[in-house]
Amino acid sequence: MLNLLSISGKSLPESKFHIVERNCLNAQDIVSVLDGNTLGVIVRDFVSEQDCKTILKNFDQFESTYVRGSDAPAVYAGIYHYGKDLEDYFHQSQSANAHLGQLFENATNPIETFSNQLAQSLGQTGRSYRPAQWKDQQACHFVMRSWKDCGEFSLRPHDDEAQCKDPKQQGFEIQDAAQNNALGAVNICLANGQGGALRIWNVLPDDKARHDLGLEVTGSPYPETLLNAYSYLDIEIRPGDLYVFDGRYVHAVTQLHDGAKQIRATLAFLLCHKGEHETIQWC
Ligand SMILES: O=C(O)CCC(=O)C(=O)O
Repeated sequence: MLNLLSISGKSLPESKFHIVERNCLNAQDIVSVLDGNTLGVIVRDFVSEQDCKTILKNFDQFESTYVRGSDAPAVYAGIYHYGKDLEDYFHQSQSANAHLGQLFENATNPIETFSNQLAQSLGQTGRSYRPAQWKDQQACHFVMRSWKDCGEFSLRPHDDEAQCKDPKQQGFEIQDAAQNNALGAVNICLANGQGGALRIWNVLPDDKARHDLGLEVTGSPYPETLLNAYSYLDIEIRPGDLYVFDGRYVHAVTQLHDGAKQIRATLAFLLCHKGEHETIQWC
């Protein structure tokens, strides 16, 4: 690794480096994130306390969960494209998509609520909204994950762009889409303990930064010594919150102070405009 002094890339003017906070979903806010005009938005109490509990209970009973991750081992339902061969990812996605709906039994499906409103808003601007595809197969619609681990960060500083550049995944349409567009990282929190805030640094690394740091396809982890040069926001995350932010900016989840007892659980997926007439979604 080079002895770098800074992360090459872009930063927002301080006046634009903030997250919009709402009490109900206005899908125009999400479109603004995807258009690159707003860094992010958080909608408080998007999911009711009762629905959070029901979805968590369904997750505990879900048959196809598995453990993934070395620095923050988490229990997962659904499949991430990260680092996967496309044949494997799409094969696993078909089976995940067939079963993930079980997580919302006896609850309102918050992803459906979100997607219906977003599709309507995008429709008004002439865009259709759909899952990303490859060879006529749909990408996994979302993941749900839950973790407890305590480290200095419960999810280390990373960007979500690098994973869209993996040469192994050439031909997957997210690679073109993510080339010049904001990446909407969608998260819905169902449980959180003390801590577990979303931290976003005011730096959007470029390919040179990732190359210099050897993070070309992982985007993780960015060294804190370099991040110290940038301002950051800590956004308190509570059960029921929906938040969408431009995942190209370096971000992390802060320490879970009572991580041995409390879990942090979220639903998550990514969004991106593709060309002039489509917006796609995957995870
Ligand atoms: O859980 C969060 O608040 C952020 C998740 C995240 O950064 C990611 O999945 O890449």
